[in-house]
Amino acid sequence: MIIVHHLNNSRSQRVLWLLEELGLDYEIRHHQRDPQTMLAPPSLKAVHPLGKSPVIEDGGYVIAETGAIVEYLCEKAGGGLRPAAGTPDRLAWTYWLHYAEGSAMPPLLLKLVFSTMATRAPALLRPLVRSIAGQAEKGFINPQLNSHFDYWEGVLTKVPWFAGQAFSAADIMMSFPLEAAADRGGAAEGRPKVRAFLDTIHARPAYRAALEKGGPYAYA
Ligand SMILES: N[C@@H](CCC(=O)N[C@@H](CS)C(=O)NCC(=O)O)C(=O)O
Repeated sequence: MIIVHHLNNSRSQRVLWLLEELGLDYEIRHHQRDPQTMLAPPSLKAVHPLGKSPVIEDGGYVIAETGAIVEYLCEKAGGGLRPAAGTPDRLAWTYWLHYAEGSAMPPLLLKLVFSTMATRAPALLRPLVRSIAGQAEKGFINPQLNSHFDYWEGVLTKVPWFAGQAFSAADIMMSFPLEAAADRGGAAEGRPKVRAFLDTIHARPAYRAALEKGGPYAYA
């Protein structure tokens, strides 16, 4: 049985959704964030040295990194939600699997850190920290993010799904950046294709089933 180490309100929601779409049996081990720091609890470090989620256990393997987990599960399901090898769609699929965590998430993480920096600073320093963080957001982070958001809108104007004409695991992988971007950076405002993508995935029965099993998730 596949075991998913699921952190509440996190990227691992994608793995639950993928498993529901693929129809694979799984069991969830729930881990709760520290309400103050929002960091993962030590229980996750007992599973993998980095203590991040998602991590899955299956057949004696411990697998971390969402992209690696997605590849493993699609293979296990006999190539489900994965375009055929040697096709342009398969190349696009591989690209988006890597892009989601490698290129889209870093500026979104910067946005989260810089936009909350002042609230975590000592009261006296808050105006200064707010001003420095605001400059970083305005001068660097927001332009980077807008370039990614426009890129997604352009892609979804040409094809309905990230890897082409069919829904695939690449869309599941891209769901978290798009959800976080809509929440933190207004990505869906004035970008009808990004909005429609989010509305469409949120209506999928497997997405709803995964939400029920995973517990509270801020981005749906
Ligand atoms: N690139 C990794 C990122 C893993 C990651 O940062 N997970 C977050 C969940 S959204 C986490 O565990 N955060 C809690 C912590 O860092 O303590 C992946 O896609 O699996």
